Amino acid sequence: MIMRKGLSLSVQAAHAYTARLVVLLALIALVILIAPRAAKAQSAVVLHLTRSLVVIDEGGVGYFALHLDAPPAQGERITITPIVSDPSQIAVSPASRTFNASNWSALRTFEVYALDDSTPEVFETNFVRFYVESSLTRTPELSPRVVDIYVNDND
Ligand SMILES: [Ca+2]
Ligand SMILES: [Ca+2]
Repeated sequence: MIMRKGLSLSVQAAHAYTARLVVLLALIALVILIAPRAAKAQSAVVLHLTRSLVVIDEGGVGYFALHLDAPPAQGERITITPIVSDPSQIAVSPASRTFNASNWSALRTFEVYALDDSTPEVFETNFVRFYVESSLTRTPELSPRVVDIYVNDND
């Protein structure tokens, strides 16, 4: 009887131990599953650009297109805003493009206008860089990418 009680106690202890082990393993699995996603959400935004150089005649228009190299986090929107080196010489349209988990790999086009001035310049070099914003409370780092814009003067 005493032995049976002792045996019953140790079986209970084994059950309690197993239960704790299961909880511990579940927690470890959770960390393994969630940690890479959290790390990914903090990673840099990398742009895939169709070209790194656009050559335009002054007064003319050129274009380049881009998409993200990897999907944003679920529910996150990444907005890419082009910033021109000299707004008195070139302009880019539209003002920005927004990507999410379903359209991140679709190419989106930007048009580049070489503003027609009357100053003799022979050959102009400009560039477009990009500003990136996330709809989540984080500041994603943009992998530095630039599109060079060369303009053939018409004066
Ligand atoms: Ca010019
Ligand atoms: Ca000019």
